Amino acid sequence: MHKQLPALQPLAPLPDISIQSSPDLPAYLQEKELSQEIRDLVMSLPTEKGFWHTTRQLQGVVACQKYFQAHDTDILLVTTPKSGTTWLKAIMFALVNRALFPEPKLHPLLTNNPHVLVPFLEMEYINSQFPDFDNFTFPRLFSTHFPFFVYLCRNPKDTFVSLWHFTNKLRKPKEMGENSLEEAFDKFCRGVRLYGPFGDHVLSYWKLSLEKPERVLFLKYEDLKKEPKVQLRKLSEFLGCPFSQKEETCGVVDEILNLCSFDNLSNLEVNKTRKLPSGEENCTFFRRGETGDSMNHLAAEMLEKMDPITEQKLNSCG
Ligand code: PAP
Repeated sequence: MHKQLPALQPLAPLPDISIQSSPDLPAYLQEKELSQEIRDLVMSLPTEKGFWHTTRQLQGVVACQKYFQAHDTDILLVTTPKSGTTWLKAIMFALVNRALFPEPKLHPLLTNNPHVLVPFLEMEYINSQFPDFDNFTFPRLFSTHFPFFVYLCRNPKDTFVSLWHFTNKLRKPKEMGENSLEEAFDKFCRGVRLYGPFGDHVLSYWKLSLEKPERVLFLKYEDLKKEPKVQLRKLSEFLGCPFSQKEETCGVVDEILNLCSFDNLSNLEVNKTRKLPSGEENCTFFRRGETGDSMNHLAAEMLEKMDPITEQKLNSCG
């Protein structure tokens, strides 16, 4: 069935939109080998320095929308960037597959970055219309930063500060210029951000979680920090794999939380020294892992600017 679908046609590089090509950048930020369809689409979209989306990712999104074959049991983790994706990927992988990996010393999370075990769906489609998902266990676990149902959000100030640090680690200042905190903050407040405005991203899932609570679970990074056990139990029930009394007694809840803790994951050799297939160093996904770190970075007037924007956007929905 796959083979009957029309192929995307890779063309020679097109210089006028190859704004992000550099051998030093992670693969997903490179703009080479785009199909004509994506080139046409990109030319029709608004652009701004700082981009809302990279062109190659867009190619992955379009291919994913066309060719992804969902299974009834698939689980999709949706996050806004820098909200704790790496953490929740680890937790969900450990939770859903706990029967498969009973031996703690042989757990795949000890030797693989969580982004490898729970890939971003659209990223898998950047280089191929038919990525190989054959070695996935069921239920298959994918993630996306795209709007669709475990959703994770984080307070916008910490999210912004985390994103700013992350972007600075990835970018090459000589080629791409400085990324000042002030300029980046201004863009974030105006909604110029990877995957679009923060408030719209969060609000769309919040509303959906109220409309379809059985299909969309809305989690918050801050709640996971404050009451990890409560949140993990909630997640296990939502995903249809609640903890048995025996597991509760044996400490499986703590085991998963310890395995996926910031201290454990960030100190693993795989996360200190290795890179993702897409080029980012695994260590870039672990910085401080705290709530409220934005207070150490944002000036009072910045906080005053963001609060009303957030309030105006989110307050009406509780
Ligand atoms: P992504 O959107 O690029 O996948 P994501 O994992 O959502 O990144 O966000 C990274 C943030 O989660 C970092 O926050 P910080 O910059 O404020 O420190 C990172 O430290 C934090 N993080 C990663 N793993 C964990 C974890 N196991 N526990 C708590 N926080 C974590």
